[in-house]
Amino acid sequence: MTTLPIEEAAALRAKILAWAEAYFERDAPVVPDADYDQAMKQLEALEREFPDLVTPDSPTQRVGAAPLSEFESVEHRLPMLSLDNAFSTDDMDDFHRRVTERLGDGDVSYCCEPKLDGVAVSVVYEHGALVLAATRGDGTCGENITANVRTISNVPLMLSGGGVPPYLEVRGEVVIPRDAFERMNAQARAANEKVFVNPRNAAAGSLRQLDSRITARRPLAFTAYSIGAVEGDLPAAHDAILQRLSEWGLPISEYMQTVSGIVACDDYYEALAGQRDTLPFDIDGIVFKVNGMAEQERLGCVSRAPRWAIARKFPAQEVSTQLLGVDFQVGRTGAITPVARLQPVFVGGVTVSNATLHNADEIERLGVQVGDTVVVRRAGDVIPQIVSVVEDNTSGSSPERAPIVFPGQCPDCGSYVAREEGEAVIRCVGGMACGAQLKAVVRHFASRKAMDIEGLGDKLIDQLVDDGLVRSVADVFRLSQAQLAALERMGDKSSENLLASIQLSRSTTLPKFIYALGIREVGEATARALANYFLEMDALLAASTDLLEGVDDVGPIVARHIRGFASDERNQHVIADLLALGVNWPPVAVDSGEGPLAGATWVVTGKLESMSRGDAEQRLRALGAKTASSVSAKTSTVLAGPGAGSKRKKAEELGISIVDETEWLAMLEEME
Ligand code: 9MJ
Repeated sequence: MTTLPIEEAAALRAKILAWAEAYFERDAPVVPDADYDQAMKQLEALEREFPDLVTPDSPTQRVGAAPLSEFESVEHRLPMLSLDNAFSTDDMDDFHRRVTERLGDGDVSYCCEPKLDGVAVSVVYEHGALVLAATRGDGTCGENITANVRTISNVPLMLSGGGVPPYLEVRGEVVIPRDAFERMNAQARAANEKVFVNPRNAAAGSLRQLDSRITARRPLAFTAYSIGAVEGDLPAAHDAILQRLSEWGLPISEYMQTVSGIVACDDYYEALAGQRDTLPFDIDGIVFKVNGMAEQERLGCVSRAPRWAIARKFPAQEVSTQLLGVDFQVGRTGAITPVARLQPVFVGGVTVSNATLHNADEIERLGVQVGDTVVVRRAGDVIPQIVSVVEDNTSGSSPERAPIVFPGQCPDCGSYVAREEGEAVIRCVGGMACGAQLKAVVRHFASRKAMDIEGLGDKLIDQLVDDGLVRSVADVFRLSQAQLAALERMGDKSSENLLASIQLSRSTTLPKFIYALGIREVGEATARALANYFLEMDALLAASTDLLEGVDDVGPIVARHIRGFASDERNQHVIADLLALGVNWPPVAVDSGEGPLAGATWVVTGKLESMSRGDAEQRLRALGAKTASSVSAKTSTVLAGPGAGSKRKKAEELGISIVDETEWLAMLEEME
């Protein structure tokens, strides 16, 4: 049977859209780029031959057009306004007073939205089809970036559903989510390419490409937050309008909330400020908008800013300070990391006096020297970084300017340092003979997600290694109370407590044990996958790289690291020692789909008091449940600790049952 061109085009389109979704939305490509390109070429050829087959939402309509020589200028039908800023509750009170005085009514409903730190964009739809996209520019005229915006995977090319106005201008922000940004920069760094200073610059740079094929490769995401010129009917409130946009397929913020009065606005601000570091994207404040459109109309604008909205700004995430010096730290794997010592500054809500400089290439790329004024960025839970050198200081005029020289020997043990081919990182070759590496290994081994030895902190580890009491992680289980009590700042009581927690940690789980070994690139998730696959430590140690690559999460590089670790006799000794010293774990529960929770899918979110999220997930799986990281219609139950944010909200919206930690512990008691 032959396939009709229309069927072939539909099948190609569906395949490409699914791949594109995996690539752009989930950052988890399911096929190599070449396969994607090949399918795209086929579809393009088919559409060239049969132009009638082109649909407005065909993926071929998203990829870049030929490069432009410059952007055309576009006049906005209605000016794109900027927002007045507030920095305190007093400023918010003043804003509320101005609003209520003008409206003559004290009861004001406000829509609260995170203020996304990206690029403002206007997108025009005519009869549901995307016809124009423009930057804000000076508010009156912007640049025509239609070809670029068409490549953004969550911007609909065609609106769906009924009642779409014949002319609809949607305004919103284009951002790059944090995790995608980190990945993008890590790749660029590894390839010795230009890295971006922050997600906002990366988003702006991506939208400013004259060649939209470049934009198409950037992980941009759009969020609609208001409308511009409209011909046709829309609801009478801002929140209802956004809801309508969402029904037509436009992405809106899941954090948007409408509240009554200014005190509730302050509460919203505090709540979101608390979540700022863990949000998936950068925000620089909260926007509060009078919700009623008639009220917005009555309030009008002053110069370029509406009277009906205000942006309450957060403390800055980027500030400048002076680079006082550079220390070189030796990590668990011997990697030598340059760490900047800074004149302490308040950034992203904390005082920062150190920042990473990553590696020698990064120092060269930044052109940074000691004495320079640098921009420090601290956003999310990412460690503070130096992102640029303040222009004025790079002239060499600063008298204290001194180049940063990478050490030729390990700063801790004096061993040689080596740079592996294709790697940016320089490593000390000293292994466990290097005190700094040994300390880092023991710190990792004792950490909460590993052997979880409470009370074995950094200072103590330093002493134990410096005094020669700990020469391998196994020595931790050989420590006596007399040895511990003789250490500085250790009384009888604290040494007894430490010994008790060391004893307690002997009973662990196989995933934790594997993770604790500190094999390069083997994080918690990989350790869990390895434990579930091999079930026994011996089977893991004996596995070939081929077999290892069969495990979820494990690619050729990780397999090589595991193999390298397992074939090193010193590591085999340490593992044998640990087992002989009583480290033990229960058999790994095979994921048989049996147990009291078989068939259920759980999501664990927020912070739990009694155990880590990872442990809770492990217990759930042992009871037969599946665990997932995001809430969907397939989720049966959400276990939510304090601080659970968007996942809890989503579960509420979907009517999924939510249990707190106390309820969950009671359930465990019954089931286990
Ligand atoms: C941002 N940046 O997230 C507005 N914005 O509304 C939100 N910006 C805005 N609203 C009117 N959420 C002008 C700007």
